[in-house]
Amino acid sequence: MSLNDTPSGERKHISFFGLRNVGKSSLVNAVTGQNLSLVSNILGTTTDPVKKAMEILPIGAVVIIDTPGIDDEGTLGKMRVKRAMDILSETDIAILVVDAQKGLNETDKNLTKEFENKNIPYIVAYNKCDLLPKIPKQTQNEIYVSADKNINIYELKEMIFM
Ligand SMILES: Nc1nc2c(ncn2[C@@H]2O[C@H](COP(=O)(O)OP(=O)(O)O)[C@@H](O)[C@H]2O)c(=O)[nH]1
Ligand SMILES: [Mg+2]
Repeated sequence: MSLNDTPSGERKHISFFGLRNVGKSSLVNAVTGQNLSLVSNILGTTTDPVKKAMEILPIGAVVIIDTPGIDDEGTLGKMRVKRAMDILSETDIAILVVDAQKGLNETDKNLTKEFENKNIPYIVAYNKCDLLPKIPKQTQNEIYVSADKNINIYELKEMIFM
């Protein structure tokens, strides 16, 4: 059996969560090296979770899941948020993507509490760090990355792997 035949249930499910426009889809594309998810500066571009089974060095056989923003609004928006939250039940490792210039807001903090309640290990990825004057060092579960400028993408993957 080749690695690509690994059944979905045996693969680690790595899900990317966060507010709209923080760069979740961009980061998914950077981490996977593929154009899996549509990227734009329009709020609510990702309307449904996007899943892809793949091999990623140095992690191995995984399923990568991109999700809609957890601050989406309106009737459809609320349905998208529910779709995103439903992904929690199949998540082994969560990546909370945050805009590095804005930092964690209340919605992000509530989500980290949700991860903790559900015993889901998580990493906070401060994206768009290319827009900061100086890139802060990574800590045990926080890292500054840039999906656009390919900064600390490999390091993020190493953190997921550990
Ligand atoms: N400067 C900068 N812009 C980024 C970065 N990552 C994403 N963006 C931009 O942020 C906007 C939203 O990106 P997207 O991936 O669609 O965000 P999502 O809504 O969280 O999935 C797009 O205009 C991206 O080009 C980054 O690392 N640096
Ligand atoms: Mg998106």
